[in-house]
Amino acid sequence: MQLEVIGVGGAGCRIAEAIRRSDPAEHSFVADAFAFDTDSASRVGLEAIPDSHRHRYGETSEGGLDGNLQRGLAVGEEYVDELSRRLDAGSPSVADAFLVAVGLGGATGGGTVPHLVGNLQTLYDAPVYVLATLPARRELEPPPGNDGRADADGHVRPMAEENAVRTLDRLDGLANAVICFDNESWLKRGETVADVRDRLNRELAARVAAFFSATADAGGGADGAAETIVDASDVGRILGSGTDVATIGYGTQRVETDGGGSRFGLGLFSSEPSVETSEAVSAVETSVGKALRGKLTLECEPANASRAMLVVGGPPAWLNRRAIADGRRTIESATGSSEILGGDAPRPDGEDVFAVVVLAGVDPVSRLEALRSRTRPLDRGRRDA
Ligand SMILES: Nc1nc2c(ncn2[C@@H]2O[C@H](COP(=O)(O)OP(=O)(O)OP(=O)(O)O)[C@@H](O)[C@H]2O)c(=O)[nH]1
Ligand SMILES: [Mg+2]
Repeated sequence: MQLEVIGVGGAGCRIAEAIRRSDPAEHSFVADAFAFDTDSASRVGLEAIPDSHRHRYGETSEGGLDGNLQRGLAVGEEYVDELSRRLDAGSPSVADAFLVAVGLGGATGGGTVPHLVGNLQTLYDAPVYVLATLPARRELEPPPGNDGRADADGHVRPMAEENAVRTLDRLDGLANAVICFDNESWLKRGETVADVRDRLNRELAARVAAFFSATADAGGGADGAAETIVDASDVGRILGSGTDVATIGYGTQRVETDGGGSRFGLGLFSSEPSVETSEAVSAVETSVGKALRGKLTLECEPANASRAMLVVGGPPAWLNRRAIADGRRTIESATGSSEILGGDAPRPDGEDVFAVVVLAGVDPVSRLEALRSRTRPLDRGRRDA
């Protein structure tokens, strides 16, 4: 499947850039990547997204909107048509889906994304998925011992949690699904989002790429093509259309690849290196286990998931069918759901076996419940701002 990836605001633009960089040449799923921000400073470091696909808007707001969501919403409303027109530099009308990246907590992304998602839903038939980060608690206050100031560009964002909840509320009923990445749980002690955002964005992009690149494969089972291919409609079924929350798990296992075989493929002898069945089974089991029980992009109770998708990929000789089927049963019993889709992603040049698990409809999520409980009730769901 082919995605139009659109980043809005500082975080959104950086995440769109990271996804574009992670897009594999051979199974490319990014048709276009765009970066929209009110702040010209966020262009710094954007290299994979061409100039034609970057746009600064909201002329009065040089330097961003500094967390003022009210203004963000007004600017978003005013400029949404302009932004939608900018997408014509790509190929939005043939996209299989839109992936709109945003850092929840700010004003630019949080204010524009609800308007943009609504607009895309009326302009195009393709589903609109939002990829959203949740703010870390430590962003709310200045770091201790710093005269009440935040470090270089690690803004203090006292409104981050409230903004995040309000933007999520506004997306309800507009976005097909919201794939979450929780900054809080991906930060280590003492780290700030500003310090380690490139690492966070790489981690997130790796998961997004592992999942969506499997949907860009050719099927058929022969010559390293996927045997069970996942496509845009499978993704649509799992992510749904009711603004359900989704989370991604990812696990990899380094394996011994026989360089003379599949990697160079010119030898007269086996084009498939021989792999012990037991080793292949164990590599698949291990990566599925890591994906399911390792750190998810948003921690949740797998048992709460309504639907799930498992993709297992790697060098073809390692993709043991029986182990992949077992992996699916593992996901089935962990989620208690029967709506599980699975696919495989042969990577003849790969050096790892990997598994990606997408859990969807995972509400209630304790982290989101906590965010909501800390938000002043009056502001919840208020749509007149
Ligand atoms: N994972 C990740 N999160 C980020 C990054 N940058 C910011 N964030 C998070 O996203 C939230 C919003 O920050 P920005 O995206 O900079 O905000 P904005 O949309 O530009 O809005 P304003 O700057 O307020 O106009 C922050 O509170 C952080 O939690 C990033 O590069 N990666
Ligand atoms: Mg900004």
